[in-house]
Amino acid sequence: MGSFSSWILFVIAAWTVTSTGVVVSAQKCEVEPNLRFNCHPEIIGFGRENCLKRGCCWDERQSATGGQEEFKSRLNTYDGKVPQCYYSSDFPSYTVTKQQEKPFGYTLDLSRKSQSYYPKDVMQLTADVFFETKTRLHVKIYDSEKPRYEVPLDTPKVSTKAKSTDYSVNFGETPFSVQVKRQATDTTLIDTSVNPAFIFSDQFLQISTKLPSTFIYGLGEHRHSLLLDLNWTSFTFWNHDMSPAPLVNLYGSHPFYMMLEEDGNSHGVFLLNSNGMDVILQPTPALTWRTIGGILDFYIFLGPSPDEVIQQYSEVIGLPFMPPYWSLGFHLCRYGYNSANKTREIWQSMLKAGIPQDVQWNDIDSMEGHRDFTYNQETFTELPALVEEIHQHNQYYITMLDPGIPNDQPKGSYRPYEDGIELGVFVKDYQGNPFVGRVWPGRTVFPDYTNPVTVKWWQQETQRFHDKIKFDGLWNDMNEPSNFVYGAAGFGCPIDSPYDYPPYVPNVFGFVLGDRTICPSAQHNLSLHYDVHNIYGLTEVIATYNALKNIRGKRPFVLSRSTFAGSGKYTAHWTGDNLSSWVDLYYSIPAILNLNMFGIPLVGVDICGFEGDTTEELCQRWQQVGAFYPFSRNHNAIGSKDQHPTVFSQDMQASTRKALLIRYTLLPYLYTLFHRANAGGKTVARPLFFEYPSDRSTYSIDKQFLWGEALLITPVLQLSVVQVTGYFPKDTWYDYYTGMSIESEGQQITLDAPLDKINLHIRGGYIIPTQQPNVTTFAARKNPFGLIVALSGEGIANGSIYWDDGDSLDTFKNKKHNAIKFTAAKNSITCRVVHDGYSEEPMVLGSVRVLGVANKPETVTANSKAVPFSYDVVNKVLKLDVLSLLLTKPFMIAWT
Ligand SMILES: *[C@@H]1O[C@H](CO)[C@@H](O)[C@H](O)[C@H]1NC(C)=O
Ligand SMILES: *[C@@H]1O[C@H](CO)[C@@H](O)[C@H](O)[C@H]1NC(C)=O
Ligand SMILES: *[C@@H]1O[C@H](CO)[C@@H](O)[C@H](O)[C@H]1NC(C)=O
Ligand SMILES: *[C@@H]1O[C@H](CO)[C@@H](O)[C@H](O)[C@H]1NC(C)=O
Ligand SMILES: *[C@@H]1O[C@H](CO)[C@@H](O)[C@H](O)[C@H]1NC(C)=O
Ligand SMILES: CC(=O)N[C@H]1CO[C@H](CO)[C@@H](O)[C@@H]1O
Repeated sequence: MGSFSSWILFVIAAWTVTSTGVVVSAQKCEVEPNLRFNCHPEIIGFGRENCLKRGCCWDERQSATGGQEEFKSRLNTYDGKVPQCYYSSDFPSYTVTKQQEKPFGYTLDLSRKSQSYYPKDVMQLTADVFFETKTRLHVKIYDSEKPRYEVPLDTPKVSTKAKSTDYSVNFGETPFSVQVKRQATDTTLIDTSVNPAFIFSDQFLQISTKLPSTFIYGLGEHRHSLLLDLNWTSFTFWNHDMSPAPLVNLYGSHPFYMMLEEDGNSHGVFLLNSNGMDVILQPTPALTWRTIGGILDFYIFLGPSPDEVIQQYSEVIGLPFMPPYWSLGFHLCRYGYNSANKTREIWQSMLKAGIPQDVQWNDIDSMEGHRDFTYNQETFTELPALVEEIHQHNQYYITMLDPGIPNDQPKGSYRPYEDGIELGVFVKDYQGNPFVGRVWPGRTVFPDYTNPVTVKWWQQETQRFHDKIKFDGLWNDMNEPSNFVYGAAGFGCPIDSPYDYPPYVPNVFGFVLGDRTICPSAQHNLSLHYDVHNIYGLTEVIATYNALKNIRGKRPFVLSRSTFAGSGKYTAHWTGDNLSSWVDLYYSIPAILNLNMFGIPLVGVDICGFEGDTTEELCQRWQQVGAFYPFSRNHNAIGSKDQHPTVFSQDMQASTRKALLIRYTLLPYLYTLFHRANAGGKTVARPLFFEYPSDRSTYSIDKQFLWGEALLITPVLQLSVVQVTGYFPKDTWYDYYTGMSIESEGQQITLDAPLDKINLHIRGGYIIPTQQPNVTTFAARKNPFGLIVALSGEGIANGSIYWDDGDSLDTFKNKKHNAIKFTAAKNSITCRVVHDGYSEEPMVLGSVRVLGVANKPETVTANSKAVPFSYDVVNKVLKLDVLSLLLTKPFMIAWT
């Protein structure tokens, strides 16, 4: 521990001298291309003279054009290529002037002597280093003198250091740098000495780190393959209403990455900062954090398994909410039913077709003039009755609340605005007047959910609306917040404001921060919009979640488009307005896997695509994949061809019914996974590398995914194919449909995939709880349970079920649940009741399938009494179909 300066020399020695065309030809500019860090990311003013003025190195040989060719017209910065203007190896920075031991770890005083080239350097910094837990390190760097904006996330407060840690920390003193190592393997996880230019000015904060490998994930929300590209890629964080496209800032911000180290260990890094930000990856491999406000508040999670990294991350940002059971059913929605009658007609057609559905939705076409808290008095007069009818079928209804509140309604006609103005709940412009933009209803103001008064007002309006329409959940769309114009309607954003036009503008779509949103100079109760923009959606869903909880007294369900780190505690997410296309179907998989890493396990993509017209085949395949999205909803845009399942041929309907009935069969397993997410931060949908981190073949797989540890989904993502090739890590796998086993050595396997089939495999060693399905979760929950026992090569397996009434608040905390464990070994299955706190519906075990039973048994007993069974000789499956055991009583099933 403590200072350690010799490794700085090591870094310099590692540089090879290659460059000859460098203008400042001193030693300090001889930096190998991959080790160059961009000293002039701005396009404005880019050139040799300004580069040298910054005290940086200029490489004459490199062209000023280039970068990620296809997006060049959009790029705001010169980050997409080897920098032509880069830092010298002795670029001035901070030095450590004092180091003190503290009960929580260390505190360092840092100071710089000369100014950087950005305005208002913070000359004196404090770095607190908290050894928070064995696997969590927290490094907080802030202005020693003046408080700055900090994200109001409710993170753990730790005042004493952990007894032992999996990491060690070293500091370089002159210049200041940090190095974090994994003790067990001596792997350097963080090394900020790779870029001397650590800058902390008022509106430009930058720090880089060398990465221990090239296997990096996360940094969302972006459209990207699961494994990120280190070839001078920049990821921008500034929530934006934007159809998913590669490398642009989308609806949410999650400044978090996870890495696999060369030996298969993994760690994660989270920068708790909600200001506009760029993160640049380069092939060194190295990563640069560059944010335009706040402080540098880092958390490092040591894992060492990927799922442990996410659990440790979730402990800091908040554990995911426990969804109501019904919300794991199938959801149907579209923008543009255009009437309650049409909504009813389609919902009824699903009932008639016997296709599982739990929730019917409406979009903004149900509103009066797109105004929140209203329903259309001509086209949706029957809505209250329709919602009642939906409830009579034990199904649920969800409608939308956007943030934009119209401010131009005739006096006395729109109470939400009038009450809101009186209470002062809206975001203010730089002059202190309500900020006016333009969204669906026309001219609108925007609630400031950082103001406690706003939260009360929102609850009240939501309650009044619920008095009219008995919705069961709410959808918060447009909450980036989206605005159809640049800044204030008719005005834009003030040109002389340092917040609307900061010295450095991240690589945002539209080139300015106010593009399609509120001006950064607008004022919230907590801080400037400049600081809180990325948490706008988060603050809205907290208000909506609590309103629903108070109104219904049951588990809230909120769906939000905009998210930030910690949103998963309150909301589900869908990935926005994508297209009905095969490529969008593919991108849905890395998207849901990423959101699971961001602590938002209840995530899905609009099944069959939002914009554009789907085809029957695309929609059929998409319904199959979508049956395995944790949040499963078919949603369509106004004007697009119908795409609800019942509009298609009987064959298509049959295959959708089949896929959804499998989902409903597996809901007890899915629900148990959600409980594990809620109680411990485990992921629900996860990439293969989470379970096989030492198998490099899994590192870039994003066309297959797992539910928990045990269910592998291998979908078709292409037109006109009836086979699919997937990777099967070394293990025993069982076909879901037949029970036939595959012993994989870690290989690609080609599977039949006729149009009506999605390939599913169960991993040997696991027991999956199931339930006989029906078309609603209400009906299915009354059916007998089943167990799929997938024996490992050694003939063992285990699993569990978590069960409660599916809708009450805090059932786990209040112990009103059942927790049951199953173990299989030595030709027997035993059930152990860990907790028995829910008895309203008896949990009857009706059937068991044991996969991988080598020989036909002679007798099978349940609690020592013989029971009928059958045995599939071809697939080696033992089937017990007429059991009636109670899962809440210990039992033993044995075969000989
Ligand atoms: C990185 O990008 C450059 C420029 O687009 C290209 O020439 C090079 O092949 C890329 N390298 C890799 C490893 O993809
Ligand atoms: C909806 O259907 C009902 C019953 O058929 C009918 O009375 C009503 O006029 C319809 N509403 C609209 C807006 O078409
Ligand atoms: C924030 O809201 C609280 C409660 O309404 C109020 O007392 C306080 O003055 C507000 N602060 C700012 C900066 O608007
Ligand atoms: C359950 O099974 C898995 C896979 O075989 C194994 O890794 C795990 O250790 C087992 N857990 C228990 C408690 O036996
Ligand atoms: C759902 O339950 C009803 C009533 O028991 C039954 O008639 C129907 O066949 C079931 N549907 C499915 C898909 O199992
Ligand atoms: C609405 C829309 O078309 N959104 C995007 C969906 O994804 C494709 C491919 O990435 C984009 O090109 C579209 O703009």
